[in-house]
Formats: sequence, C-alpha cells, structure tokens
Amino acid sequence: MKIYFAGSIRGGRKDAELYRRVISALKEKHQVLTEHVGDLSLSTVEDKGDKAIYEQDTTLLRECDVVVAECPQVSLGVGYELAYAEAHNKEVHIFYRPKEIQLSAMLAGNEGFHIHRYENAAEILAQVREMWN
Ligand code: 6K6
Repeated sequence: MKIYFAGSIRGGRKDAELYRRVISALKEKHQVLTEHVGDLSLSTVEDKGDKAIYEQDTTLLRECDVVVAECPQVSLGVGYELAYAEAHNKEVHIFYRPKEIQLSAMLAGNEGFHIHRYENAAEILAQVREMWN
C-alpha cells in the first residue's frame, strides 16, 4: 500500500521524532510517500519553495491508497490535506492524544474519517502495526 503520512511542520515540530518512529513502523510492510515529515534535519522554511511543496504533496495525495495523520498540534497544512484526501475519496486515519488536545470538530465530527486515540508512543506504534502489518 502507498501511505501518505501527514504531520505538523510549520504548525510545530515537537513530535517530529514520533512521526519518524511511526513512519518507520509503517515502512515495515508498506511504502510511505512522505518520509520527509519525520525528517528531523529538514528546515521548516524549505529552499525548494512553497509552490513546489504544494504541487508535490497534492500529487502524492492523489497517488496514495491511505492517509495517516498524526495530530498532536494544530496544523493548517494537515487540516487542508485531510479535506483534500476526503475530496479524492481516500481512506483517512487520524491519531491524536485526547489528554493533550481537543481534536477539531471538523475532524472528530466527520464520520468518514477513522479516528484513533492513544496516550503514548508505545500505544500508537502498536496500533499502527496491528492495523497495517
Ligand atoms: C520541512 C520539514 C520536513 O519537510 C520540510 C519542507 N516542507 C514541507 N515539505 C513537504 N511537505 C510539507 C512541507 N511543509 C508542509 N508540508 C505538508 O503539510 C506535509 O505533508 C504535512 O503533513 C503538512 C504540514 O503542514 P503545516 O501547516 O504544519 O506546515
């Protein structure tokens, strides 16, 4: 399966290491199209420019089989990607920590999205492996 992993970038990078670990778990059996989201060395002001990033990511979203979003922080980009995925009839899975954030009603209230709650890294990694491995 081709998986599009979405996670906050300009919205904040505090969970980038967790993204890297989730991407690595997904890669055990699948292709992850957006490994850069878990790349801790990349700058949030990217040289290649915003237009190129938009073109690349929307192309990958159209190409993927499933979208997996980790939502520890509010990110306009991730919200946009989820709406774009829905408009292109993609299967969408959203992971978040209810003890730390209140998920937007525009995501939590969308019955077309699969919403998963977790508390810590071990829990999300186990959920991801159980679902896709
Ligand atoms: C920096 C760190 C990793 O990659 C970069 C370069 N910038 C981006 N490269 C690729 N995709 C991006 C970049 N900035 C945002 N995105 C897309 O928007 C990703 O697919 C994320 O899921 C989402 C994050 O949006 P913001 O609003 O938090 O930036």
